[in-house]
Amino acid sequence: MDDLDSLRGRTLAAIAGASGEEALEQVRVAALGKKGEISLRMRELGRMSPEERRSAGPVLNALRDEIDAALRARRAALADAALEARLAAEWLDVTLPGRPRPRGTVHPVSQVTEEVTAIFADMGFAVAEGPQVESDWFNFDALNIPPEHPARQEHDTFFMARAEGDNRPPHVLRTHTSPVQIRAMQAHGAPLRVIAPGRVYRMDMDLTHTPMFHQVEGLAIDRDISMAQLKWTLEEFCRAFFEVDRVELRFRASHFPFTEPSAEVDLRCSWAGGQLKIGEGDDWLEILGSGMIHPRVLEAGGIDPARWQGFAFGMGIDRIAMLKYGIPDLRAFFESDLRWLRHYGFGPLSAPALHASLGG
Ligand code: 2NM
Repeated sequence: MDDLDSLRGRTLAAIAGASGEEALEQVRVAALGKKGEISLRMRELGRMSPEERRSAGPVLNALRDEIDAALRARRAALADAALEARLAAEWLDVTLPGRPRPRGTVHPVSQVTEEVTAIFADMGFAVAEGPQVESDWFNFDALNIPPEHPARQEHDTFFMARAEGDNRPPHVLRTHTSPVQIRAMQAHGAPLRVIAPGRVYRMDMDLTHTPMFHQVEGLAIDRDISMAQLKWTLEEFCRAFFEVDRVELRFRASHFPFTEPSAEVDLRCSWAGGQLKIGEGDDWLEILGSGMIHPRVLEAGGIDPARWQGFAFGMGIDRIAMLKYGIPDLRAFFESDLRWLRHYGFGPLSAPALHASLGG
């Protein structure tokens, strides 16, 4: 029985030394598996004489039970140790305060730009963009703004610095997005329907003006475009944007160098109870400038004014954002105050307003 003692010693040592459940399973198979050392010896019992079997049988049974018990005990110990390790590694203090998600918001200017874009896109207008630093030709000359026009004076427009000895007219920060419209005319010709949203710059800073603000301009050029189509287009826009069934627009004669005739557009509203209601009441909100594109402007865009005509309009995005969302202070738009951004900002999934159903 010496070799049984040695088998017992080896197996128990292997069980004690097994570092994981897999190693332990290998020990079990080597001892108690079908071809394991103990199983083989049990099979040999059949070939023994009854006397031999009577003495060897109980010894072998006892050894098998002892090893089986040792395997179970070791398996339980390994499982306990694994659980302890996991509990230590996955430590979590449930009494800590919850971590807030980072909460970015969509700026009202971005939100309103997307709303305006969606509404005009639904009416067949493409979106055009262009440089914010423009040549004076695109910003002024092409728009029929003469050299002596006040907009060209030093105190209204941001001029870029010129290199020493460079006598060409300086570039400017665009004062409107109209140069984008000129570029669109040159690039695509007529017929054309385009809006141009974006940043513009004027040297102006008080309660209602910031030196950088946002504008959207639009134009439609075709063979027989008229002021009537301009009015319908702007009415549909206002209905969709302000999400009301009825709007009333008032056109007041005005003057812009780039349109003839020109009109400023007011929207009927009520301020009863300090709350803005569009489409009712006896007040008027000035929200747009517009007119029929001046023949010289079409020409600058490479479009023959004898064959084509068009309307154009422009409005301040920041201003209509303030009106629609009840934001009181324009200057706060560009101060990057987190509390303001969280209060007036939009969730990333808030859809642009198109639901006021155009033509519906
Ligand atoms: C306005 C008012 C009236 C305008 C003109 C053009 C262009 F490029 F077609 F000539 N784009 N936008 C326009 C006309 C803009 O803003 C108050």
